[in-house]
Amino acid sequence: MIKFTIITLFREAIEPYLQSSMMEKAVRKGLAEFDFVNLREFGLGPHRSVDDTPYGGGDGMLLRCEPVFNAIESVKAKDLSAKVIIPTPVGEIWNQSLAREFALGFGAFRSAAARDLAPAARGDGPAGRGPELSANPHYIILCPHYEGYDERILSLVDYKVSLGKYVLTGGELPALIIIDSVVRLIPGVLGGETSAEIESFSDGDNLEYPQYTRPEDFRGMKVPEVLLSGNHGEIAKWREEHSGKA
Ligand code: 6GU
Repeated sequence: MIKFTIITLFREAIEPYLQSSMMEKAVRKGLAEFDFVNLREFGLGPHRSVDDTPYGGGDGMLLRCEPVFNAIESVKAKDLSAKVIIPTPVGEIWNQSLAREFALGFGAFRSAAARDLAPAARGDGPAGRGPELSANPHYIILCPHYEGYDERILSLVDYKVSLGKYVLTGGELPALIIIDSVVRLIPGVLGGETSAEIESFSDGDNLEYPQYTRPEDFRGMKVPEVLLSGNHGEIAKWREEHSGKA
């Protein structure tokens, strides 16, 4: 069972996706569990404030330390093994290898910046002790918002993840993408795959070949003849030639 605890101010932006389609199926089959922590509940003062203006000036508001530390510590109090992921445009770019490592429960790496900033966390974390597999990995995804977060929050973070070279308003969409790409690799979620097959996935050098279903001729666009031939050798060859391989 893989578990994700999502710390967010916008649960309603995330939850419908996790209650649909394959994510819902993974939960129903007991293969994945999703939990939410409302960051607002850890906010300060009568307004449960979670952000403040940056020292040194500048635009916007930053997530402040106290609510975030208290929220993460409330989850870790129940499960010390939980690893913290922060979606951030300055993180390590997410890819299929990372998704696979998370699905396999690896704690073998952390982003360099988080490593540098987290000497305390390093002692009880996986870094320095080599690859570590967990049969029941638990990931806490901290969804930042506003213009950013207090840098000291990174001392609690194991993995900084970016989706690519562009900027989003918050961590909710990245959280969903991380979860979806990891959970679909859990054996039994999609269908009959084995973990060995999961291991064979790579960074997109085995992109899929073109596929077709009925009808054979749609508005003059025909299905390639070889796929109708029943010749499995020729079909395999065609698919190999037309797969996304470089
Ligand atoms: Cl993970 N977060 C935000 N806010 N923007 C991004 C991103 C993440 N990845 C690409 N852009």
